[in-house]
This record gives sequence, C-alpha cells and structure tokens, in this order.
Amino acid sequence: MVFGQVVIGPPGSGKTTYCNGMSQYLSLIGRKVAIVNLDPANDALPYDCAVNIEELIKLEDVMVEPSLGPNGGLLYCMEYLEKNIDWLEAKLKPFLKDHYILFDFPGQVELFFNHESTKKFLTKLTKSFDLRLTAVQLIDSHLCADPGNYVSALFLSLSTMLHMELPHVNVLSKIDLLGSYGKLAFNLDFYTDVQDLSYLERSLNQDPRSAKYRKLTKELCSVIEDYGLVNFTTLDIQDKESVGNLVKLVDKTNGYIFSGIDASVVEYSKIAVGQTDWDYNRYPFIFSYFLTIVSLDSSVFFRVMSTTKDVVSLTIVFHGCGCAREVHERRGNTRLRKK
Ligand SMILES: Nc1nc2c(ncn2[C@@H]2O[C@H](COP(=O)(O)OP(=O)(O)OP(=O)(O)O)[C@@H](O)[C@H]2O)c(=O)[nH]1
Ligand SMILES: [Mg+2]
Repeated sequence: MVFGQVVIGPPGSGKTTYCNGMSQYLSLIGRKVAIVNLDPANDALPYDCAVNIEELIKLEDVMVEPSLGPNGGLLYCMEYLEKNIDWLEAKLKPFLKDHYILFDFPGQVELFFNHESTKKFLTKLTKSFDLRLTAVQLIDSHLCADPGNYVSALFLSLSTMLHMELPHVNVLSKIDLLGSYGKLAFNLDFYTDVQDLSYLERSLNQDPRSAKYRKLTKELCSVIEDYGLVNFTTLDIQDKESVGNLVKLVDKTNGYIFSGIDASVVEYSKIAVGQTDWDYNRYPFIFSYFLTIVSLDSSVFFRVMSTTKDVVSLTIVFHGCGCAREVHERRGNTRLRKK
C-alpha cells in the first residue's frame, strides 16, 4: 500500500509551497517523501521532484503547437498525461516501495470539478499501485473576507469533492495573513465549520455587486448546506503545529495511521474518532528532538520551509541548534542575520 496526497486548489493558493513544506515536515518525522510535479507550467520549483511532468510535456510547447491558450493548454497537458499514463507509472515505480507521494497539481480548478482526465488517471494509478490518496484542496483564506468569494469557494470545494470521489480535506491556506484583510464579519469558526449560511445574507445585501445575485447565492448556499459535506481546516505553512495538525487529519483520511497495525474494527474505529498522536510515537526520538529545536528557535522551521537547500541545514540541526545557525549564516540567509 502506498499513501499520499493530491494537492489541488485555485491558482496561487499555496500548493507548491505546501508540497515543499509538507515534504520537509514528513521527512522530519521519518517518512520518505517523493514529490510529483504535475503542473506543466511550474517553472521555479522550490523542491527536488521525483517526477516532473515537464519531461513529458510543457505548457509553453503546446501554446506554440497546437497553439492553445494557457487554459486550453493545461487541459491538453492533462489529457496527454492520461493517454501516456504508462510514462507516469514507470517514473513512479521506484518510489512505490517505501515513499509517501505528494502530487503538486496546476491551479486550474476545472481540472478537478468537471474535467475527466485527472480523475481518470488518478483512478488508474490508484488501482495499478494500490494507492491511498487524499485530495488536499487549498483555498486562500483571503476569500473569507468577501461573502460572495466565500460562497464560490464553498461551491468549488463541494463540486470538487463530488467529482474527484477521493477522501478529501479542505484547507483555508495562508491563515497567517487573514488579519491583514480587515476584520471578518464573523468568527473564524463560522467560515471553517460552514454551519449556518443564512447569516451571510445580510453581508451579501450590503455589497451592491453581491446583492444583484442574492437569490442565486441563497440557492447555492442551500445546496451546500443540504449536502453538509464541506468544512475547512486552517493552515499556516510556516507553523509546525499547524502543519502537524493537518498531517494528523490527512493520515486519518487516507488510512496511513492504520497501516501496519493488525487490529479489530473496534480498535480502528477508536483511532478514527480519537487523537492520532500515536503515529509519531513510532519515531519518538526524531519527533521530540524536532519539537525541542522548534521551541528553541521557532523561526528555524520557517527557514527550513523556505528552500530545499535548508533541509541540509536541518540535518545538522539534529546535532545541535547552534551549529545550524552557523550554517544558515554561512549560506547568507538574510532573514536569519536580521534576527
Ligand atoms: N504568508 C503565507 N504565504 C504563503 C503560504 N503558502 C503559500 N504562500 C505564498 O503564496 C504564494 C503562492 O504560492 P504557490 O505555492 O506558488 O501557490 P500555487 O498554488 O502553487 O500557485 P500556482 O501553481 O500558480 O497555482 C507564494 O508567494 C507563497 O510564498 C502561507 O501559508 N502563508
Ligand atoms: Mg504551484
């Protein structure tokens, strides 16, 4: 069994940054991670990827021949990948024995709520390799600042969940920036729990643009509420606790926490509804060391997230925090020097 995440979400929601940060976090807790870049327009990758779609097809090439625009080009690339799934299977094979797979997708949302290619090739991979994947959909938390945008984010999340038919976690990303968009109309819980959308109506009425579509928005809200599927967790990729909480949630949804244990259905149910901390007890030394380091200098984690090179520094962190500081400085990490 191979576990992993399908990282999706609108453009700029933080998918590539997430794959980089998540892979580093997972490596720290002892998992081998392989990142698969499936965005044919991802030019400056912050991580070392195990598989890169650009070796198969590039967006800039299909924009020349067959002369497609950026949106049509991305659909074409995904269809091309579906037809050449053997290529992806062959590339993935070496990592299937013991790696955790992160798929970094493009930000074109129609690939995930109505286009068939992505769903089809993921289903094929799942069957061929016995993959256990969770879709992690990142939604930029700034959308909460506008009721109309928030409703479209809800609808996008619901449509994607229904279309992809994968275990699914919706994430409000860049939560650290939320305060900078002004005071929200409601507490954060209102936006994460998606309990009673009728409260949004008053806010919608205040904006003349949203008021125009009030009836439509009301109907959409009732569809979202009737399904009762959408809720969100939050993420600040620079915060180890935030990333750790998300890892626990994803581990439950794709079944990672159940791997390697031989237990009764009752035991499984207890784990499913309870805390998942036991997973990290498999690596108590690494995890406690990591926590100590982060509490000694919480900014270390932020810097470790920032470039792949810094992972090397973190390996040194395991032998002493002071040593890591020295290495960072030698590499000219200006953020560190300022501290
Ligand atoms: N403050 C903050 N910034 C973030 C966070 N996650 C991502 N970013 C920033 O958001 C911007 C976009 O991030 P990307 O990772 O490129 O987003 P993406 O979803 O991969 O973008 P596309 O591939 O173009 O769709 C970058 O400048 C990141 O540094 C976060 O948790 N907090
Ligand atoms: Mg990206």
